[in-house]
Amino acid sequence: MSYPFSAPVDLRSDTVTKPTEGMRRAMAAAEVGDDVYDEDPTVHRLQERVAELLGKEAALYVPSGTMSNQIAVRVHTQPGDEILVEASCHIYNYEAGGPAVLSHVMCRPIPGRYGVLDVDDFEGMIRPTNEHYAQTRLVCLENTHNRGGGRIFPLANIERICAWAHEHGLRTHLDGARLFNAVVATGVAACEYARHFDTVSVCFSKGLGAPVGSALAGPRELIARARRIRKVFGGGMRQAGVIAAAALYALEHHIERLHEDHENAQRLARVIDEIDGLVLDPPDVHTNIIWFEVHPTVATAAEVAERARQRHVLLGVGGPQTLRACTHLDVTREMIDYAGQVLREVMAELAATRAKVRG
Ligand code: TLP
Repeated sequence: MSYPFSAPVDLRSDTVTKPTEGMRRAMAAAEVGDDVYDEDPTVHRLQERVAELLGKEAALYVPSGTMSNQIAVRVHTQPGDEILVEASCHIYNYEAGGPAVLSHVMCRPIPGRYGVLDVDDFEGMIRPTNEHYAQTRLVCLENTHNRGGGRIFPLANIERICAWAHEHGLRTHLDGARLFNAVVATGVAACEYARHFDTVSVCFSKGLGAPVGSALAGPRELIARARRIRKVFGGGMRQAGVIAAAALYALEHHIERLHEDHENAQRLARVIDEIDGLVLDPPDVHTNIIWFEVHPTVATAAEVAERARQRHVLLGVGGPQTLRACTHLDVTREMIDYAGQVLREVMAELAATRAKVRG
């Protein structure tokens, strides 16, 4: 098959998108100032817009989703506290031990069902007030859930968990790196999800297609403290309006289109589901992330990814048998069909090779 596109079909993550022409124009035209002096008008506009979308008093622009989450953990806790997290969540697994390093807190992981928890899962999780124990302080949830396969955290579960947490004097934080994927898929407004949490983090550099940046939203007083912590973490930025302009552009132009990514993910998942030796896990795809397993009698995930790469299709390898494909702004429906065809061919080749080896 001759390769028909000008760039690889990069399905490793939705973080790989390049700014569009319109976004680059918005960046070039951005009015800027020194944001450490709190003088960048574009950053101000972005922060106000995010606060408005999430129904919070204030928001803070930060360099990454990791920093946004870690600032939240720090703002809500004291050293020696414990935070309750879902076992496969980003904060616990993919932020380089941030809670331990930056906030000196312990994480108590609670296994969910593809990342989703309900209030019963928290039973017995608050430690008694006694000098032997860490103080339970914070509950963190993730929506959509990355390792859970882009799963949408049901609003009813969020309501129950956050009401329970607040009744027991705990704070709540939402890692909403892909909150807008949940919003577009369900029709539930961002502020409807956000209102149950004390703080909410959203990312502009995932499905929304901006080159960089995230925001943490919450009550004014907490966000003022978050601003100080951002400085400690080295995240104070100067003429950040150049990148904030991309985020503002993304909020205006790239939310509604997320449904195209979801349709493309469904389309690819249907193909994967039909290929011998590949199994979707989770079996149903809610948004733009597909996790799937390679049957160990056929190949390893790394072998499949390498053969796909040779045909210009890039996949994420998440474990010995585990692959991830994310759809995004830079992947068209034609590219998805091409990727599906490549996966069919690669798996047929690998199965034939194995059969030959076994004789
Ligand atoms: N996730 C990345 C990798 O770090 C795994 C990806 O490719 O999906 N929360 C969630 C739910 C995320 O998926 C990510 C990024 C982050 C936070 C962190 O965002 P950044 O990369 O901006 O620090």
